[in-house]
Amino acid sequence: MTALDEIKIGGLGASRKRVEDNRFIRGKGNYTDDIVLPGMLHMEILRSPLAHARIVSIDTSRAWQIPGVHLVLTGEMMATRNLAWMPTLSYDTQAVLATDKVRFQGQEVACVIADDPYIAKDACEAIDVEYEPLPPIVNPEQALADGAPVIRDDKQGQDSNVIYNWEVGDAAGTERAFAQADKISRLRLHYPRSHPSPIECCGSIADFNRATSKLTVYMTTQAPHIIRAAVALVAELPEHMIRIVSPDIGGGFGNKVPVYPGYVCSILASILLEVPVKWIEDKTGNLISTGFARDIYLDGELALRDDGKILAVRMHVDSDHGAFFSDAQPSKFKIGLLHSAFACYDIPVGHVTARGTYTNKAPGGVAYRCSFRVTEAMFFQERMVQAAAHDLGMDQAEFRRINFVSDDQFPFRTPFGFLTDSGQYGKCLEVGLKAVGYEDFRRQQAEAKAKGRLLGLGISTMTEPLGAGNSREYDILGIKMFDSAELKVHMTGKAILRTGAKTQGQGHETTWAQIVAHELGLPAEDVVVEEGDTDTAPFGMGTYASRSTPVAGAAVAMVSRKIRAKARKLAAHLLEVSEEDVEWELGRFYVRSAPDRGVTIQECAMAAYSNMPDGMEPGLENTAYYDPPNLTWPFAVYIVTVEVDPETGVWDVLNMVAVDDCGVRINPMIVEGQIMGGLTEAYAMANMQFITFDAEGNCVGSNYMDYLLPTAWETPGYELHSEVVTPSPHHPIGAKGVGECAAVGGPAAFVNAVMDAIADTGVRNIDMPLLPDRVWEAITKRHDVSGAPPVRSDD
Ligand code: MCN
Ligand code: CUM
Repeated sequence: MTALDEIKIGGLGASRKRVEDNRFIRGKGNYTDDIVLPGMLHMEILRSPLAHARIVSIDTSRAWQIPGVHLVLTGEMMATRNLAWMPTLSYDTQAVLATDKVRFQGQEVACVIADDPYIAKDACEAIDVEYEPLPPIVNPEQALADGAPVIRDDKQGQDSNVIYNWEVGDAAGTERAFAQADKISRLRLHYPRSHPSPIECCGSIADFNRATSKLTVYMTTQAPHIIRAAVALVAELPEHMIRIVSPDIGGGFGNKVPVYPGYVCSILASILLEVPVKWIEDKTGNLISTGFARDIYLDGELALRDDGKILAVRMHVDSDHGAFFSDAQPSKFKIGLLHSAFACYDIPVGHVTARGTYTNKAPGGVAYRCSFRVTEAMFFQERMVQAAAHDLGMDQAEFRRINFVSDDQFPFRTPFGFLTDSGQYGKCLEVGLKAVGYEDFRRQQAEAKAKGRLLGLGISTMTEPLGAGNSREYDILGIKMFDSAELKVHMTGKAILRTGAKTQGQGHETTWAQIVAHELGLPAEDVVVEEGDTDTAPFGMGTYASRSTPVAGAAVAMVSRKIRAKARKLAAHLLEVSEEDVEWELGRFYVRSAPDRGVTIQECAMAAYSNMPDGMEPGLENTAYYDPPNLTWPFAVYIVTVEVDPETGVWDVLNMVAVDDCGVRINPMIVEGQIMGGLTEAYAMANMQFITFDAEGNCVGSNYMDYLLPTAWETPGYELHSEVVTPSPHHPIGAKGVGECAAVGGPAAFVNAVMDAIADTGVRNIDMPLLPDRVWEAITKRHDVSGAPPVRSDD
């Protein structure tokens, strides 16, 4: 006997087909909306039509009279149970149902529980709300203006619209470095509001059983254990009597991290009515009221030496958080991990200041493929780098090359305090440049220019801090960030693995089994993976910030090793030798001096239940909690070439090359899927997608006619490269996270390419999205086009 072929058993590196697709492509997925419970009622939410208004009165009497209506909830009723407000994940409060004022268009005002969703919806329309309109505030500039109305007058001591002022870095040192600079490059940017817009909207079914006192909630959450804790604390229910189940999720992308009023109302309704209550959000409700991302303004400066060396970086950001500060992020960092900007460049000193403001918009800056605002960080970084190289008259690639942290500098301490773990930045860039044919393209570009055609090439790089914890520095609402895995190997060698993460399409059911296969030699198909049920899964912080592979995935490796350690003892017993004489090869223990004498891992599993040595605890099960020593730091280079039509401002992608180094790839096919999906979202943000607000605070982008999702028709092709692999030195299998990388690093590549194409106009910036009319305006008027696209109320 020899070791198993790892690829054949679906181990590390196998492009195993996704096991979950077996049910998805047959239409047999089990999403929240598929769940039907006996006696279940339906809930609909009445939302505010106005962005800012005092509530004068709410009259629900007509709604109560509609046949089939069981309950009408208002803020006043919630308040009697201390549930009109709830805590957010950033130590703010958020209205569950409005009592005093409405603070954004689409805010939850009341809800109706009825026999079916249509009755409930009709009854919502029969609720008479009298509003007294207040002046709406739709951006930080208005929020900070003298005499601006205080949006959060519900909060004691809140006398302005500023949420926080936060800073990191060395202000004085940065000042000194700027004083010594040969050149200072400045850029002002806006990263517009965007929405994750998963195909499945948010929803929940709360089922409170008075007889057992048990509350079960099926819901669309990326972090079931956090929800369980939140429900225990907010609704004051005993935690062991709460069961949160995340069934199949039709895409999360960050949208399903926060706690939403609909969840809370369905829970209270079920407790009051003692029947299951289902709330399924409609698309407009999802698009106007749930966790928006970004909406942040940058004032950025780089201090430069004439030879191209970056001496210092200074950034000020103004973040528009909407009416409630609902970001889900490590509590130490008010602006998430935005200060991971410039981590891949060797810059001696830097300073970041951040100010958060309230506006009359739904919570913004929340989450969308971002690892806590890294998407903004990398966009700002790579736009600033392009502008700086341009200001110095230096080649884009060369400027990056000379400023990169080099391979022998790791672990590298960034000026903002992070410790990056490993990387080969220069090599990734060279692979990308070669693949895109850099020198050749520059020649073609010059030739095209002579004929009046505008070709452009954009480079973007990204490095992302993925895998929060460690628990010393990272917590959410005081709960330390770590994760978990539990592995139960049955007597026939088949196994069930559960983790504290929750897949929403990333393929954990496939890839976690591959880690077990790698560690134990059990074929991946013999390991079933289950996540999302707090009654059975070990405690974990859930899936976001691409933390699953770095943390839960590491826990899978560690629990497998615990199982292997016990199996080794069983093997020694079966082979009648001492443990020290037993060697391991994939799938099998053998006697060192007699390699032919061995037992398989499956034989050890059987022995754990039928033939264990004296004194050994029976069974082959274990749990591991993994508190990572550091974040993992993947790196990527994205290069795009475009042609811009000067007559129309339309731009087409000619080529896109992606070089991703996410360490060891568990499943190369799944990793490529993650990258392609992320690049497509990046393209959408750069090219077509924006959610903006008119002067009255009306949300423009409440449907898929206004908020565009790229289809196969628009989406460009991508050339993916996987030849650079820098294993994470501290992760048990050397893997780094990858789920967000392409969405994080992609947008700047597209924008940089268009800016490169029109560089001769002297225009320094067009803010996303680069809609044709904006590009055309920049070309013809030769000025920057900044801010969210203008919207008239009658548009
Ligand atoms: N993987 C791998 N090898 C690596 C790294 C990852 O094979 N070196 C695999 C993993 O095993 C996993 C997938 O790639 O199956 C993504 O892993 P990871 O990078 O750890 O990210 P998470 O599983 O934590 O997923 C979260 C991330 C986030 S935060 C957003 S937002 C996003 C994303 O994933 N949302 C998604 N990708 C998504 N993809 C789908 N289909 N749906 C979403 O909602
Ligand atoms: Cu920031 S979106 Mo993802 O982390 O769920």
